[in-house]
Formats: sequence, C-alpha cells, structure tokens
Amino acid sequence: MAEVQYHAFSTEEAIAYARQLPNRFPAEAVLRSEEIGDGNLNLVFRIRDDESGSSIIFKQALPYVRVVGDGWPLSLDRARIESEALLQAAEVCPDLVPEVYSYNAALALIVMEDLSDHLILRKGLIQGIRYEKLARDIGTYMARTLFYTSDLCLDAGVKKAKQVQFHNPDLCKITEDLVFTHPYMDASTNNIPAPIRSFVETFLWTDDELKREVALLKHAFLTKGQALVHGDLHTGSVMVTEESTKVIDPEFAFYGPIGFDIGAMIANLLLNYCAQPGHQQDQAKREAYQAYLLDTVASMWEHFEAEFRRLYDTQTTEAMSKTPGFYERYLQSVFHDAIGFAGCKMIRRIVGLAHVADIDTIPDDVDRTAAQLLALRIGKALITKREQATTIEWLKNMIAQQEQTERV
Ligand code: SR1
Ligand code: MG
Repeated sequence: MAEVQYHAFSTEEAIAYARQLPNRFPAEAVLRSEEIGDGNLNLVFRIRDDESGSSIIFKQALPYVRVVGDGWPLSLDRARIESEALLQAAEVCPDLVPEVYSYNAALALIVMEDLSDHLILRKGLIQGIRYEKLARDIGTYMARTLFYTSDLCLDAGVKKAKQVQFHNPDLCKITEDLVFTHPYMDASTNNIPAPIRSFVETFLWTDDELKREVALLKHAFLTKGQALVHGDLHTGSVMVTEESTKVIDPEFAFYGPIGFDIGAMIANLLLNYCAQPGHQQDQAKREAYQAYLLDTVASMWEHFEAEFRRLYDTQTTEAMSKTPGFYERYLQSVFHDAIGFAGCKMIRRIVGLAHVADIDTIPDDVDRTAAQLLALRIGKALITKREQATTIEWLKNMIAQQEQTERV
C-alpha cells in the first residue's frame, strides 16, 4: 500500500478516510462531514451517519498556526502529543476525557469520540449556566493526571522517559512568548484594545517589580518539570453537560509546573467573573453568578487538594518525599505557583494575541473596557502578591479590593 503523505483534509477526504475505518460505519452509510474547528490551531471535522445517528471527530493538526496563517509554522507532532496525553489521562480518569479511537502519525490525525451533546464550558459560563459537578470533576482531573505523572508517584527513570516522550518545544514556545513575554512589551503579536493602551503602557510595561515576578514565573514554566501538565487548561478546553465533564485539547502537554494547569482554570473562571457585569444587567443575578464562580474556584482547589493528598498518602513510597513537613511545603509552593500563573493567564487574554470571548463579546464598549481593566488589576495582584496567598479566602478579599479600586 502506498505510504500516505501528509495533506490537510477536505470534507470529502474526511468522509473517505472515515469509510475505511474498521467497524465504525456500515458500508452503505450516507456520511456527512463538516469542518467545525473554531480554535486557533487545527482542523476539526465531525463525520456523521444520520441514519444510525453515530458520529466521530477527526482532529487534524495543520503545519502552521491556523489563526495566523502559514507565516507561523508549527510542528505536526502536537497531534501525537495530544493523543498520547489523552490516553495517559484515560488511564487515571477515563470518564473525564474523550475516548481516542486511533491516531495516524503521517496525517497528524486523531480519531476520537464526538462530544456534540456537550457544550464548551466557556460558552456555558457566558450564558450564566451553573455546572454543579464541574469543580469536583476538574479538581479530580487535575489531581489524578498531575499526581500520577509526577515524581510523587513514578520511579525517577520512568518519569524522565515520559519527559522525553512529551518533549513539546514548539507549543511551549508559544506559551513562553504569548503568556510570559509579549504582554510586557510593545510586541507585534499583541492585540491591545485601543481604550486601554496607555493604561497598559504604565500599568504593565513600566512596572519593574511586576516584570521581575513574571520573569520568575516564566523561569518556573521553563524549568519546573514536576508533572505532565495539560498546558492549555482554559474553559475552552473543557466540554460540559449537567452530568458530564470532559477535558479536551492537551496538545500543549509537557512536563511543567503543577500550578500551571490550576492557574489556567482559575484565570479563566476569573475572566468570566470580570465579564459578568457586561453580560448580566440584573445586579442580584449577576452577584449570585459571580459568587458561584468564586465558589467554583474554591471548591475546585479543595477537590484537587483532597484527591492529591489521598493519592500522596496511599501511593507515594519514595523515602525522602515521606519526610514529615515535605508535603505541606510542596503543596504550598503549588498554590503560590497557581496564583501567579493565573495572573499571567489573565493578563495575556487582555493584551496578548488570543483574547477570550467572555470579554470580547461584551456588547457595550464601556462595560468591556471596565472588564478588561478589572482583569488586568486582578492579574497583576495575583502575580505580585502570590506569596501572601494562604487560602482561597485571600483570593476573594483581593478581588473585592481590586473591584473597589476599579470603581474609584
Ligand atoms: C497561536 S495560539 C494562541 C493560543 O491558542 C491556544 O489555545 C493557546 O492558549 C495559545 O496560547
Ligand atoms: Mg486548544
């Protein structure tokens, strides 16, 4: 059989590929395919047999950044990383990730479960929907995926082999630039809303203390290979129903700091918090939903902490890691990292290349600018004050203070 050469699929080619997958669709099935990708990087096809109702997803990497074009080349190996990270997660929390059916290296193609009965969490949060299982599910997902790939669980040699397996320099470089570098200078990739440009120049670019702290967090991102992190765990990487939570899209996975995933989720919940005044005019409803978001942050951390602790108590055997006091210091450092990374993730979504719909879809210009300024203030406080953070209560108080400052 002729060797397949990489090429980006058309909808027709996606159907032809789906037909020859073993035991997937009946031979006579009439298949429909649509390209539904709305992310920054890849093609995503849904292939459906209307007769039987069965459907699958093809996710295919492009050799460049989709939203920018072929002027920004990108390694196709990210499709392998994503499929292997999903399989790794499925070993420890199978209900919380989509099932991977197959992976084709030559085509940089993942064939996986269709989650079209689920909604992207970000869209649900913008609509003001509450997901009561979310905090528990994400806390559990983070605790299990991070613990089981860390030195608290794995033999040191096995862990180092996984670091090689998940060597992901192209995608890490995107984060190094777009999260930790460009927002703090006048970079061409930035996308700074005109009304806040002069505020950004003074509030971010001339603040040497802030830039020093961001540099330290960037250094942690570069060097702290604690566990296999998802690497892009925002609310667009989670799909939900009332009963089900699925974490998708781990193409940025690599061995990094545990706090990076936790911080990403906190940041994106807080970005939605900042956006609420622009979406919900009814004050009582708005405040109740904002309280739900903060409770979700708190509960997510509590579930993470409880499950991570349970796993440490029952699975960790390495002698020095069992030294009394070690675990408490380890976890405190994870918490401080998470708070600092959350700040970086908030700021990048206001001034960097890729924004979030929570804020960009606010219809009123004044409300949108207010949300952007509040997100910058909270982000900066998270970065510069992260080592004072002891509890999630601290976070709630700090947010209230920043809201007060923004109103003055
Ligand atoms: C050029 S890629 C921009 C962003 O999209 C992804 O979701 C990551 O967050 C990345 O930083
Ligand atoms: Mg993604």
